[in-house]
Amino acid sequence: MTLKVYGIRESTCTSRILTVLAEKGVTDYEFITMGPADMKAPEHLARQPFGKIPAIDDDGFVLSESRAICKYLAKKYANQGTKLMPDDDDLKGYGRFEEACSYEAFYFNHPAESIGVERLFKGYARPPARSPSPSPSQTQEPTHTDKQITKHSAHGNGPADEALVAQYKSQLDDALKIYDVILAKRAYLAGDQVSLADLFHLPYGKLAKELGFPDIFEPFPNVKRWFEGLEGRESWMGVPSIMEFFARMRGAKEGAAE
Ligand SMILES: N[C@@H](CCC(=O)N[C@@H](CS)C(=O)NCC(=O)O)C(=O)O
Repeated sequence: MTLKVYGIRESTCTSRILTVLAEKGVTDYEFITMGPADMKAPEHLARQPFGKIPAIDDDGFVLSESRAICKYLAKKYANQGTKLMPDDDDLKGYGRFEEACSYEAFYFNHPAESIGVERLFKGYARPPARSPSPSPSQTQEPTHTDKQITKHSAHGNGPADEALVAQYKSQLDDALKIYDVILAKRAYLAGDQVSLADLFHLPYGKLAKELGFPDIFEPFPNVKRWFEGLEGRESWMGVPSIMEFFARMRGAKEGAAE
């Protein structure tokens, strides 16, 4: 059975997976575009319990979390395309790789993603996941699941808090200062070859640039060289920008209001 990818092509987390599939030269997959209500539907909650995208179904094996999916795909297609993870018997390489993945997850992602939340996601209110007029079998009160899912969503929480944006930008600068030292010693975060750990930075690094910080990497020459190299990869250049998605959504909303 074909690999199924559930997501939105332009979405930051889905774009991680599309980049990896392109690096691996995998084209034989089915892409299922998810709408807001699809993400909260029971069949998707069985794939992604937090009601988010992306998720995959690989011949009945269901997996969520973009970074976990990328690691799964890098291993599944280990023998083709770009090598994106160390070999199983390369213990030190594996340690270095996981270290670099942790840099992204624990020092880079939070401030970078939070700039996206403040300046982009918060301003976009999703339509409700359930019908506003519930059927007799539904109660007026949102279900426990609805409440939990809403709590985990960044959407529709109002305009950007610029004081928070400044705080996240400063946190990101602090992380990039250290990245610059690491990247003075090696071409990529986990060594002299590109790996998933590097590619994971693309969606939110690019978004921070697009959301008012085009020169974010300028003060850090090694980071600048590294990120420009990543942005220039064919795999990434084939992924549509999330800004296009939000422009389309805004256009649709304005059209509907006319
Ligand atoms: N840690 C998750 C994050 C997933 C996530 O936040 N997905 C966003 C799109 S990038 C989403 O589904 N947002 C919809 C919502 O929160 O309602 C991953 O990497 O897959």
